[in-house]
Amino acid sequence: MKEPLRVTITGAAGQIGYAMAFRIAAGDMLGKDQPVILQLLEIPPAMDALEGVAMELDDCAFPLLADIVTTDDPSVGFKDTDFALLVGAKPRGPGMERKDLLKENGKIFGPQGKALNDHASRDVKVLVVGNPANTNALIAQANAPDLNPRNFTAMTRLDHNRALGQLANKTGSHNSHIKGMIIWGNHSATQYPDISQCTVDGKAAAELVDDDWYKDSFIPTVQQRGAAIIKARGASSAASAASAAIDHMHDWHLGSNGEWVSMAVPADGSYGIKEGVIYSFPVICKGADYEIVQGLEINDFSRERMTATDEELREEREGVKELL
Ligand code: NAX
Repeated sequence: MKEPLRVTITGAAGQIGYAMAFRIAAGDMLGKDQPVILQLLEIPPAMDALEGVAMELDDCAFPLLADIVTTDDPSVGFKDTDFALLVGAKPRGPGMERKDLLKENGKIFGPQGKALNDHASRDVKVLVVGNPANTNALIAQANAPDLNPRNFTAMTRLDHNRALGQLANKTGSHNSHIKGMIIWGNHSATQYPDISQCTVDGKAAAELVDDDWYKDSFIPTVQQRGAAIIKARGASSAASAASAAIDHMHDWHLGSNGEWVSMAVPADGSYGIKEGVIYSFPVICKGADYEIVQGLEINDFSRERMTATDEELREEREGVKELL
């Protein structure tokens, strides 16, 4: 049997954390032969609820679950951790501006970055889910100078999976037959879901759907899907968000089999996106690492949208510069 790997979930008593913990314990993230220790981090008012989650995890008798740690202390929650899923965040309150939310969450992600720096495994892989995810990831990264900056990422896999679902439904295909989907930029309404490189059953997607559908229906539907879920369910996406986070970490650790997936990662100048933001790119995962797919041709329509979402990220960065 392999040695257990440590997986930290922050906000583990919240709705995404609850949907995520059981699937990770069942082996969906790191493989069916990989034992895990779950390190569940919450804030004091949620500790009773967190104990309930731990009781249910015990009650599942998962063969791969080697241990459970519950804590409200980040130095315990991140101790030696190999994978950190930063889900816990403050929701936007009534009348709260986006920049106030950024600042409030900066107070969470700065100290968590520092705790990761001081206590986590030197190879820890970090995925920020809590919104505004890209800029929260930037804040955590800036507060963890001793860790590899490449290992701080944010989640756009839910947007990627949503885009696959929309295109599959429209073309009467199955999502597994679609290759080359891309989400560029920020996990926000400025994200750019791009099908210009997509194939569906080997045929160019752009030739299977008309341009009006792509621009006036597909793009806004993917961008606004979170709001549509809230309207329909009366609560924000939870199981789908948890599933996307598991996909992200699974592929990063075990590889994406040559397929492109979208991950928000530190910009390195690829496609003209300068360093200093956590930007979603198409990547291929291999050998427990990711590489941004290179050499794609960017048309004018794409360039305009890629720049708009980049500008939003740089504005967000400006708003929290004292935390970086
Ligand atoms: P919930 O409000 O159900 O749960 C959040 C949990 O985090 C709560 O239990 C709270 O006690 C805990 N928490 C707050 N501050 C904490 C801290 N400093 N340390 C540890 N735990 C802390 O929210 P949920 O629906 O689970 O959503 C969590 C976050 O995911 C939100 O920020 C949400 O906006 C974001 N999302 C991000 C998505 C993405 O694609 N990147 C999609 C889904 C989701 O909306």
